[in-house]
Amino acid sequence: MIWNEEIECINRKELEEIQLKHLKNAVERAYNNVPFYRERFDKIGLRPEHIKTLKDIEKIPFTTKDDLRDNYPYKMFACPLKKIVRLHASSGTTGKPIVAGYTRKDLDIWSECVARIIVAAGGREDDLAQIVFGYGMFTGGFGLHYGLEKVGITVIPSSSGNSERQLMLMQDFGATIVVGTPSYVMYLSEIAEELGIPKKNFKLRLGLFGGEGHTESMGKELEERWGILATSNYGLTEVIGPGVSGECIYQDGMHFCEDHFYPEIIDPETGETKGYGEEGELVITTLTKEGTPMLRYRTKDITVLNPEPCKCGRTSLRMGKVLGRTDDMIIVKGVNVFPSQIESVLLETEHIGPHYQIVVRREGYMDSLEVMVELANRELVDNFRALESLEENIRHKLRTVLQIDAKVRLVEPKTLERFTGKAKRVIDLRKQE
Ligand code: DLL
Repeated sequence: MIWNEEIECINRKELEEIQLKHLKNAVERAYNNVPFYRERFDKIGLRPEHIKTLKDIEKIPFTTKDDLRDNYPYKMFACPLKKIVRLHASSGTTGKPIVAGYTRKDLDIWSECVARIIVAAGGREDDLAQIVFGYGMFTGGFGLHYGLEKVGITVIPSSSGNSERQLMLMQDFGATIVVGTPSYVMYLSEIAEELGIPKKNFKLRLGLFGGEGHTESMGKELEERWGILATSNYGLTEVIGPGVSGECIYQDGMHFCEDHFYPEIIDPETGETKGYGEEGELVITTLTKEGTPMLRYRTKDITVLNPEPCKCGRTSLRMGKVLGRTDDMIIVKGVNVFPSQIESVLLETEHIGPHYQIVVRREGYMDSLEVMVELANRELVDNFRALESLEENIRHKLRTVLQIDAKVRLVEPKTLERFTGKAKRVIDLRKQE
């Protein structure tokens, strides 16, 4: 089944005409309403009317996460706040988040795009979907919620955490779809196992996973454990949230909602445009977004675009798995974590030095984050009570800033590795899978 056959199976030439029309509007709106874009354009003598073909998009300067941070909270908005009906946010490199504003039309388009992805993955009106993404400023919970409702699927908005209760609801309500990060859903299966709940108590048949990627082996494991089809869908707060692209039942790349989001692949070093099938950084331009339009937003996600038609009949470009990121952001349990956030907590805490190391592991199927930090001197080394309370204090502050739990380990002075070149603070042991 295809949610919006007219657009999802459109011939490429017709699609390009629609994209060009939308692009011209988007550029004009951004130029006229957001001083940031106007200044960028004026500086290089670019005017909206210079965008005559899709290829002309390459004349537009890139937008980066730093630009959004510099314009926090509302300066990237292209319409007055009274037109904005929802705000979402995601963590940035400093304490300040990245803000996204949605008009009523943006919300309609958002749920339309998410609906396409749900149906492509095999979601149907008679399904019951349990959302185990966190609700709140994160776009995952609300984003999937409204898309599922649009399809007519019964939503169980249980949100994340309280895993035993999740499992109870999942059994009692007979959920057929689970929506969440792959690592959390894997963790849920471990808990179900520990509790001795037999597999037959669950009716799940489909997993809609996103917010982070999953390897093929992790996908297979999820499929076996739950008896589901494990699909991935992609998005980011800056662009809209989930709904940018998603896998169909053939699990062979994520179909891009190209009439709303225009993708490009660039060389992250030179900024030059790369061709289909070539690996590079994904850059997205929002074609219809009213609240916070993004022109050539650099996602920092490394991937490839595949133009081959898909077995499912959709004609959209398919995005490959995210192969990595160009910055130091790590995703732990679906939450974006920047080493700089951890550093800022450590640096403002007494009795510890500036040397630290972050270790990310996958324990079973759950991510874990450990922060090792050196004591500033030997003063506290033998004082167990003081060490315990210092660890607790750091743990608490990290939880407040990162919104996830980290293990904290204090180590003796001068025991962590020192660097002569760039410091490598993050050891991501998950990459060795
Ligand atoms: O994670 C939006 C989302 C929520 C997408 C739920 C899908 C489902 P942010 O918190 O802003 O937004 O994080 C965006 O997460 O740049 C990628 O690095 C990563 N990411 C998201 N989905 C995937 C995926 C949401 N399916 C950042 N595969 C992005 C790989 C993903 N990485």
